[in-house]
Amino acid sequence: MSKKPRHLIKSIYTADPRAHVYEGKLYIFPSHDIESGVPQDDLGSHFDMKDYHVYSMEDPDGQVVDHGVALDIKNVPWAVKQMWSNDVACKDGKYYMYFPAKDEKGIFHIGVAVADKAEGPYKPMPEPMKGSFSIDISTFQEDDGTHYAYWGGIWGGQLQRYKTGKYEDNDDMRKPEEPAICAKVAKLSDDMLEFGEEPRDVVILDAYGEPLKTEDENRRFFEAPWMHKFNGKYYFSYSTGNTHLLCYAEGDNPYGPFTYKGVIMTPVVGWTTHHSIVEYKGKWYLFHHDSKVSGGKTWLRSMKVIDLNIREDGTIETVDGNADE
Ligand code: FUB
Repeated sequence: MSKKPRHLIKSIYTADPRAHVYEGKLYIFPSHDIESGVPQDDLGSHFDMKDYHVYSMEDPDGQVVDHGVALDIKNVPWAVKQMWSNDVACKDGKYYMYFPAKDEKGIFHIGVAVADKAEGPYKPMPEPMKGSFSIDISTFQEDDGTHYAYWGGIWGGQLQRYKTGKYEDNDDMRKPEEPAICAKVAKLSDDMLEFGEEPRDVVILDAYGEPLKTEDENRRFFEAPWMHKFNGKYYFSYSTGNTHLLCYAEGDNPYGPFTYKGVIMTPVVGWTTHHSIVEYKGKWYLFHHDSKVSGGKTWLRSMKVIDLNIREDGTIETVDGNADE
């Protein structure tokens, strides 16, 4: 495969690709971007998605199969709008799709839907996960079979509205020199339908062991959390949002703390950057998106894949987000 990124699907717009290997194939769970006419604003209202498709590939360089609509907002009783970045976990032959959406009050929660096959169809639970909030949930399975969820996003993702642990209608206005708001992590419950413990902060430290600060916008967490494991170490990666970078930090266990290590990918065309990192048949891949196909419309993105060079010591070679196909 060439070192240049490849757009995977051009027939519809797809974003936020979360990739996993199930039954020997690569499965991709992206958002499905649409042109709904909602004007662009700072809350991300223009990301007005209504369903999810599932994709699979036997070869990252080969054909991409679109399995069609796996979950539609019209079948989710509590969800009103904005089905943002989802992900799937597999346990005992069942597949669990986790997805954020806004309720009738405009507050994000995370729902679960269950299927017998990775491609769905997924049957949603009638209520969101208890105590769920914010966006961009991703899943990670530890070698012992334990499943973890990572989630959160600031600004339009509402994470800054949970200063006290409960939703507040105003933002947590931290001073620039105060620690940055953190993503969240929790084990999933045995039945995979709820969080199995109180969410914890995913703390990212600098090289001196100090938590990254709010003003450190080139390194602090914004959205799109993802976890991968390499040579026994845990790598938490994420988007820096308004500085448009994908970064990563290394830790000794799934909860962290994690120490900032560097940039995975430089900015792409479009405002958002969002990804997943997966090993398939002995090689590592970075799934991500950009807005090149739509001519730069930030809410109409197209998912891509590129080889990722993870060195023996776990450090990651930075990818040029603007490289052409
Ligand atoms: O797709 C909607 C939002 O855009 C996602 O939740 C963010 O991570 C960003 O990619």
